[in-house]
Formats: sequence, C-alpha cells, structure tokens
Amino acid sequence: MTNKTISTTPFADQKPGTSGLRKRTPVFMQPHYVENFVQSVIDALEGFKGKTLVIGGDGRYHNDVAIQTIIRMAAANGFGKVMVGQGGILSTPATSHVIRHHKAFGGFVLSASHNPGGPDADFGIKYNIGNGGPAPEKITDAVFARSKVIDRYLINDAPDIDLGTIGSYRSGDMVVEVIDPVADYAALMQTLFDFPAIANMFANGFRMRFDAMHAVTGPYAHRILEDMLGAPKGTVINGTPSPDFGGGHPDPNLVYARDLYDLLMGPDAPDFGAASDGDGDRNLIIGRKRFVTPSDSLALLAANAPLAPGYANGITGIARSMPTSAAADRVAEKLGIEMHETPTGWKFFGNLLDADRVTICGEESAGTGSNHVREKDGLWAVLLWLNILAARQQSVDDIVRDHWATYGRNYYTRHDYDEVDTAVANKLMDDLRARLPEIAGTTYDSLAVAYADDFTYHDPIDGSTSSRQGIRIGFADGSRIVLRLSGTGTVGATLRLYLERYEPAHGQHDLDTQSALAFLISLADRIAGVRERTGRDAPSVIT
Ligand code: VG1
Ligand code: CO
Repeated sequence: MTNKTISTTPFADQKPGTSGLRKRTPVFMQPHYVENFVQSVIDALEGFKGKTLVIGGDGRYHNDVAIQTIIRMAAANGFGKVMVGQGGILSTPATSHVIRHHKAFGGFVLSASHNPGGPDADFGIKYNIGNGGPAPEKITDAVFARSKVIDRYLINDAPDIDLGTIGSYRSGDMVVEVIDPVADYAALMQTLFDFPAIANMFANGFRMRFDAMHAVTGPYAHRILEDMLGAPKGTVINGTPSPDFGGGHPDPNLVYARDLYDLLMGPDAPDFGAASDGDGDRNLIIGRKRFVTPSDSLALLAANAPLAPGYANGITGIARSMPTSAAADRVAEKLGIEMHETPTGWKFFGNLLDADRVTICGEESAGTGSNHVREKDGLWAVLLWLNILAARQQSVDDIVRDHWATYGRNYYTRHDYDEVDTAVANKLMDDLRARLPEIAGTTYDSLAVAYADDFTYHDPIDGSTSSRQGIRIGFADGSRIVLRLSGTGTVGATLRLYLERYEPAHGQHDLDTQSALAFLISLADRIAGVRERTGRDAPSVIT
C-alpha cells in the first residue's frame, strides 16, 4: 500500500450551494471530480491529523464508489480513523449525531437529499464540521477558492473496504470502523421521547403509516417505529433504500408523496401519516384529514415540546429560515423567548444552537430539528409529533385547530418554477431588486407595502454577514411575498415564490389555502412578472 500524490486541474463549478455541492451524477463521475472537491475541503481544514472522520450517505447511486474514494483520501491525508455506516448508509441527522457523539473532527455526507438518484439523476457531497452541522460559509467559501486552484490530491491504493459487514478494518495506517447506522441514533431518540407512552398508544390501536420513499430512513423507521415502539409490521412502507429510490423522487411533499396524502384523506385513513426525504432530514406530517404545513408544524412542535421528556424544562428560543411563515414567531412571543430569522439552509442555525440561544429550528421546506444534533431531522419530528399525540390524546386535526384558535393562522404556500432558464431567472431577480425602493412606497389595492428589501443576515454570534438571501415584500397587515432562487437545483434555475397571510379571526381558519392567498398570488405576479418572463402559466410544484 502506498500513498500517492496525483496531479489534477481545477473544475470551475465546485461552488457549494445551500447544502453542499450538488450536480448531475455524470458530473460527479468525471475522473478527478470527487477527488478534487474532497481534497479542496481537506485543504481548507486545519488540525485533522490523527482525528476521526465520519462518512454518511443516503444509499444513492455512486455512493459506494465515492465512499471508497474518500476513505483512501482520508488515509493518505493523515486522518486517524474513518467511521462509516454499514452499507454506506447513514442519514444526515444520524451523521450529525455520530460526529458529535464520537467527538469526530467532521464528516462527509453523500447525498443530493430530496433530488432523485441514479446515473442520470443527481449526486452531492457536503462537509460537516465538529459540531455536527454543515460547514459555515467561511469554510465553504474557502473550499470553493481552493477548488479553483487545486493542482494535486492525496490518495492511497489500498483495497476497497467491505462496507457490508460491521467491524474494524484498515486502509493504510488508518482505522476504518463500519458501524451500525441506526444504533447511536435510536439511543439518542430514546433519551428525548417518552417511548413507553408512544408504545402504549400503538398497543391501543393507534394506526400510522410512514413512507420512507425507498430512501435512507427505512432502516431507522423499521427499527424505531416497528421494533422498539411496537407499531405493527407494515407501518413503514418503501423501507429498503435503493440507489434510485425505486425510480421515484424522494421529496416528501404533496406532489411526490401523493399516495400518502390520498390515504390520509380517504375513508380508511390511519391516525397519522409521515414521510422523509432521500437523506432523512425532512419530514412530511399528515393527520387524518389534516395536512400540517411545515411552518405550522414548527410552531406546534415548539409550543408543545415540553410534553417530551427531552424538552421538559422548556426551550430557550426558536429560529426559522426567512421564507418560513411567522407562525413560530407568535409562539416565541407568547413564551417570551428569543426568535431568530436566518437565511435558507441549516448551516445558519449552527451558531445559535451552539450558543444555546435557540432549542428548536425549522424551515418551510419540511425541515425541523433541535439542539440534539446540528441538522434538521425527519424522524425526530415524527417522534416528537407521536410524543405530543400520546400526551394530549387528541387527533392531529384537533391539535392544529387548537393552535390556530390560540395563535391565529398563517396561511402559507410556496410556488416553485423549476428548470427556468438561468438568465431569465437572474434578470427577473435583478430587475425586481432594482425596483425595491419604488415598491417600498406603494399601496396595491389598499394593501400598503411596509418594507421591500433583499434579506441580509447578521449572525449575532460570530458577527458575520450574509447578504442577498431573498427578496421580501412585507405588507402592513403582516402578509408577505418572498422570492428567491434555489441553491440546490442542478438544472437551470428554480424560482421559489413564498406567500403568507396572517388570519387572526377564529371563524376564518377553514379556507382553502390557495384561495385564502389568491390576492397575494396574483399580486406577486403583477409585481414580479413571473408568468410573463418565464413563459409558464402555472408553477411546477405547489406546496
Ligand atoms: C432547499 C430548501 C432549504 C433546505 C435545502 C436543503 O434549498 O429550500 O430550506 O435547507 O433545500 O435541504 P433551496 O436553496 O433549493 O431553496 V435538503 O433536505 O435538500 O438537504
Ligand atoms: Co434532505
């Protein structure tokens, strides 16, 4: 076995986005592509010699090849140990926990999350730091800078590791531990939630369906929901990870998890339905005849968290990404705790969590999590919901309605325009940005604009500034229109339009969401000209 230094030339496109580097799989399969990016990350780090690196993956196509490459590179670069999940499986939140629990230096997550997988689909690599969370911009900027000038990478020529069998191996001088991907994570969940109460609820006939979407949460859900909590076999469907997610799109929303939605709205609906995405950090929550928007779910989980043993002493604060509805703000206000608004992407929550300024965080994109790890966590959200249901002995629908009665309802929707021509999308945003001062003083059909800006975040912990994080147009009645371009897409641009309206009145909580927001939807189009400029007469996905 020898360590080698391989000459390489830079790729111009290795700029990490909202959540690591995401590209079409064939891009990642080019010679030196994975190696260049991984070495650029390692070159941006300091003090890792002899330390532990965790490698997680969602089981998608090309994970196996990339994992073996990263193991060889970690060894050649001087890491002391790699921990990797059996079969290369380790969900994003489980990776975060393994990093923290075993005091690793950091870790790589191989996933393109909710994007489809396969030779013609998407792949991704993300680096997480020692707190278990995604690398902050300071590091991702350094990685990108390095990727533009990289001229060599280090790798050994040791044989492949048998990822299929739990055990201890070596790659050169470095130890490789293949670990049970579920054990540490399941043990953590047991410390947070009232497992006996949830098990008792299942024993008394509570019915649930969890759709793992052929993605990474299958093994976790089988073990935790069925084996540990006693949910009947068959509660978890699509529970075996597959390299192309069974040919599906592992995005737990109302389009790609339609079957689950239809089941919960149908005549023989179970009490509770949930799903998670490719890498296990998102959650979809649907009660019998009640879809819970992710923004409402965040508010509800924050308001009810003390019902779970892990949060019995209350929460210190809440953070939400800027486009997420302000439902959680009302909970924070009532509890008298801190509320933070951050840019899109979990990396912005890390500092607030580390400083114990917030306990619960969430995004409108079906991501919720807490200080137990430094990633959003799909199964965690499902288990907290189950804990709340067990404690309150009410239906999801009743709990949601109670919440609205107390706090009012934030009607909320997101309209995505996928695969828009990049130049068209950029011009739309640039033109709108240029008109913000003028828009700020306008009244549209008696709805006065209160502010119009491009969101800038000042991190209260490290003082860093992140600008151009999305255009916000806020109105005097608390309604908002937000527009931003996705940082996770791999083809063209994805334009996201977020719409929100607050309705305090108790008798007004049963409107259809799209109808309740109809005026704002048409106003957004009037202001930004989305349909005319994109040539689309409807969004690709409405959530
Ligand atoms: C999207 C979501 C964002 C989320 C990110 C990563 O980003 O909007 O809230 O943090 O995906 O989630 P963007 O830039 O496409 O809007 V995941 O589950 O893909 O890691
Ligand atoms: Co994800």
